[in-house]
Amino acid sequence: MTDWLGLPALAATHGGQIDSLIGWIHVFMLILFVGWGGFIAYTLVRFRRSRHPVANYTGVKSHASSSLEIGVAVVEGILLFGFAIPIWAARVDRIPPESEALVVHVTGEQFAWNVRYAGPDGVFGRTDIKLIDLQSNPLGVDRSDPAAKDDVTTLNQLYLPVNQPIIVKLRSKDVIHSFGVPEFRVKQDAIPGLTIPVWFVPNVTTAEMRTRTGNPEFQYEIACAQLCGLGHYTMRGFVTVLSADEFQKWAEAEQAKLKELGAVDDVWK
Ligand SMILES: [Cu+2]
Repeated sequence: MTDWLGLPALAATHGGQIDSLIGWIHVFMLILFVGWGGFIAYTLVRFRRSRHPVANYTGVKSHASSSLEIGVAVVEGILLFGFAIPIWAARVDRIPPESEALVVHVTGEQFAWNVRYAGPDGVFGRTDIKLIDLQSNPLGVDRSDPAAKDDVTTLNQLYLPVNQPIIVKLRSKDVIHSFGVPEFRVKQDAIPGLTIPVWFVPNVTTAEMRTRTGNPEFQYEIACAQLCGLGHYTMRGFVTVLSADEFQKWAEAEQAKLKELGAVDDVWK
């Protein structure tokens, strides 16, 4: 229905509402544009100097223009209170319970996205700023904490299962970044000192999207949507949406990798 807008392909359950709102705003703005444009053209001709050599200081007496403006304000009010605010409230207030969602921590830094999963225990382990090492441990995960041993971290790669609510907890290590995935119709600033949740339900796997778009190299991309420094343009992350089984396999493979590194011995005993 909103194909005419040329928006990126849609891959999240709430996206249709946002697209239709964008569509209605465009329709309304087109009406205003044509209306105001026509009005200006009309006044230029109607009140041209050759017909009105002397200015009329009384002006228009009818109230038609006031009624029109009230009409415009009413439609704007409907768009704002009827559509925009309810959609926004669903995004920020009605976050699903964490027990029913996959919670992922995403931490922005100049110029990368650090991703962390809680692992099979479902608990994010301790982190310590003193343990931060930009190469080996950019989030300062304390592997001596039992809850941290199975935490999986990745750089610029976010793996998600399809058709499951995802809660991304956004943070930043330095300046303001912004987590934007156009296909999920999601964009949220990551602000130093705050943990901001964003939630969505991705409903098209990367493989499906590759078939649908006819592009075998299609990737969902996390674009940093705030100018965050000189390397801002390099701040790209990738999202891979997998089927539930594939996601399970990926998670197990990550645990196997950790086990190899000797981090999760205790968890697996
Ligand atoms: Cu950034």
